[in-house]
Amino acid sequence: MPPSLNELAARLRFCRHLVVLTGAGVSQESGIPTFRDALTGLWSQFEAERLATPAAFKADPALVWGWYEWRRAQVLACEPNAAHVAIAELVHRVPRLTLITQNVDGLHQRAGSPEVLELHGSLHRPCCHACRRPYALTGPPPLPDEGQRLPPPRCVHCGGRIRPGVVWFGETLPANILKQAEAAARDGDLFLSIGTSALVYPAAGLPWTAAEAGALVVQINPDTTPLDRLAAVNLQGTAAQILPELVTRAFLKTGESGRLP
Ligand code: BV8
Ligand code: ZN
Repeated sequence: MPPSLNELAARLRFCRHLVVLTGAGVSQESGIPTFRDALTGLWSQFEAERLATPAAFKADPALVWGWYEWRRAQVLACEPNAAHVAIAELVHRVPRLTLITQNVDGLHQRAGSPEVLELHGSLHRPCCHACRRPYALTGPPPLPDEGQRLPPPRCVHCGGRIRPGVVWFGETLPANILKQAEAAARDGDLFLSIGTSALVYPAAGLPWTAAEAGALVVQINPDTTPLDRLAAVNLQGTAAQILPELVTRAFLKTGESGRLP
């Protein structure tokens, strides 16, 4: 019999090291399409896995840069939702929290999470494709609603094309970030996987690492994923519905001081 939400809340309240892994589903209730849904309009004819690649950028830089700038414009027009806020709250409630995200939208930071391991980079940190120097964005992109092809700017240092500051398919993840995420997965005693299809590696391997190290793995997702058979608890629902309830049951309804500030 899997633990009930109350039992889970008790595990959360008394955990030693909480590890949270988020995917695009945690931003869905902010109005940001999930990774698989982020291909509408001009880009609807493409597979995300094919557009988020160095080869796609080489073949048609304006198409790829336009897609990312359209996504960045969307993100800047959205706000963190109750799930991001509940996760930001947790850092004050547990002895140790490691937040790992596959998302590139920066909403965890905007919700107040002080430390975020961004495995796949960020929409907000473009750089030069040639020399990797950072490129200073000057505000929201000039895009009509549906988005369009947009030639990427050029690097002032070497003339190379500016590219999104994300990790594309076929590119390696930032070694230090991945190392910290894997170390946390090995050390945590409670692992929450929230809003991810658990299909993209090496991120998708983290819950398995955690389970092998003895952590209780909990999944929050309205849909089924390959994690269903691994997770000790599968909470079928949305992040913004379940997380605030879980945090409230763990820390706010008890009446005792718990770890409340
Ligand atoms: C690498 C940034 C070395 C860009 C992204 C091992 C085995 C098999 C394949 C590989 C492997 N190792 C490497 C690979 C190849 C590849 C890979 O994994 N391919 C997959 C397709 C099989 N991995 C790589 O290339 C990685 N690099 O390992 O380098 C190497 C290289 C080549 C070969 C070997 C080794 C780099 C991967 C990073 C790619 N970049 N993002 C951008 O954003 O444009 S990936 C991108 O898709 C996301 O960042 C995320 O990681 C991934 C999946 O997206 P999700 O976040 O899960 O979102 P998705 O839409 O899929 O699902 C949303 C979920 O939310 C759903 O389940 C839905 O039900 C749920 N949901 C919806 N609403 C809600 C909700 N949940 C809660 N609440 C809601 N309201
Ligand atoms: Zn350059």
